[in-house]
Amino acid sequence: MKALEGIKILDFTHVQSGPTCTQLLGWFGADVIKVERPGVGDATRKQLIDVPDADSLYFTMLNHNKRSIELNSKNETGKEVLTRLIEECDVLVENFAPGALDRMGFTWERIQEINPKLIMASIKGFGPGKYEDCKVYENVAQCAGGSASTTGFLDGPPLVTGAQIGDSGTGLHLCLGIVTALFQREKTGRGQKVSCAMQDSVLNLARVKLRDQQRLAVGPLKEYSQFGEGVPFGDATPRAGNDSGGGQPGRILKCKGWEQDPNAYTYFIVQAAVWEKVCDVIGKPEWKTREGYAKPPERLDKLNEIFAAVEDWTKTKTKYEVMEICNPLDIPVGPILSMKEISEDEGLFATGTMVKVDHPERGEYLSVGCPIKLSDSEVDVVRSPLLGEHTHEVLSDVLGYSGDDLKRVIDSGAVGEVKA
Ligand code: CAO
Repeated sequence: MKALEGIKILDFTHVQSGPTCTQLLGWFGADVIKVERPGVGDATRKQLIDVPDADSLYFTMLNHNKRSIELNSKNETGKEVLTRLIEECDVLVENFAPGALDRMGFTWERIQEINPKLIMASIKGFGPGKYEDCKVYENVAQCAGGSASTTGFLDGPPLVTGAQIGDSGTGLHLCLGIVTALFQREKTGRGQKVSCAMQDSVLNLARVKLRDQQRLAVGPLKEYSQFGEGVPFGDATPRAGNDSGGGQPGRILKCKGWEQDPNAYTYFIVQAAVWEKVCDVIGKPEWKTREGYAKPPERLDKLNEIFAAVEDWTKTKTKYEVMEICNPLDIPVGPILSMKEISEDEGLFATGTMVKVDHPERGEYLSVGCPIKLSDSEVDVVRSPLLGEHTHEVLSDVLGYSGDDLKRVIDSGAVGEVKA
């Protein structure tokens, strides 16, 4: 049995943020029915194409464990089918531009009339207010959520991060909102509206930077490298380069082979509790007792010198050797892993975090499996559906259309070309 077995999801999502959420629900066992525009489908099916005439990796990697039904929700018969889906499903998930669902005639009030038990979950770029009508993409959210202003180096421009905290990050938040609403429905019998704004989700993930914003009011942020370097602080949380977000000084340092390999680096934290071990490992035992080095606050203005010495040592080792030497000593370090290295990591395949998936159009590809492990609800990663692959199945098995009624729906053109 899967955790969400028996729960039906009307998946009206597209691109990345919404599909991330419904894919997780599918992995937890829900029946996810993805509604797509006839003949077109989710725009990502044809974005960043690598295999001609096949669904892109962008689409396949975000839409596992779903069924696909083609449906024109602006056509009268299409609206009838959508209404039936709303009656049958437990959750409707959508991330259209603001107002799109209303324009189709499916306001929250109308949806509640159709099915008061339905949970309706929406992602928008911004919450209610000045920007509520904006269409928003990943990097806009990273910028508006405070992440970009605090990412990068002090002397450079703001930076966005490769982790999709705006899209996938918001999808994760929405997923939690949905299962929470399902839990509450067990007691109240009522559905509710779950809303996540991408700006809010990014801000939630950048929460420690708002912590620092408030600490600035009472003095400089002593754990930031710029403090030790004597660079004055402005009135906003600055970009901190690769400084660690907590109170322990950390940096990214070169390892053996860095001249050829752009990822021959390690993260290295000079944690106060293991300072003496760090001194021994890097060949600076005298720093253990020397005045100005022995105590953490005294070291803050010497971090460049200290990390230069650590780097002189890390440059003599590979990033994996650094890990092997430091881990048993509890010195926190971490190799900078490339996507190539990750895609060859047997350990990640063993846990199901990395999976190989077979696809009829494109053959085998790699994907990230479910990162959340439930001991009593195993995840089988099932390939993404072809466009409209399950239209007939959903119309007949889920919605109960048959005979002339089914023929009427198919002939109306609302559901694309139907293969029985
Ligand atoms: N049948 C008929 N019409 C359909 C349909 C279907 N099955 N599915 C979608 N449509 C229509 C929508 O109703 C909409 O029509 P109107 O403009 O007349 O209301 C139209 O298709 C386009 O939808 P959209 O505006 O949502 O799509 P877009 O490509 O213009 O914008 C995006 C994309 C992501 C910017 C926008 O959807 C958005 O801001 N979403 C919320 C925030 C979000 O999730 N952003 C992250 C996306 S991942 O990077």
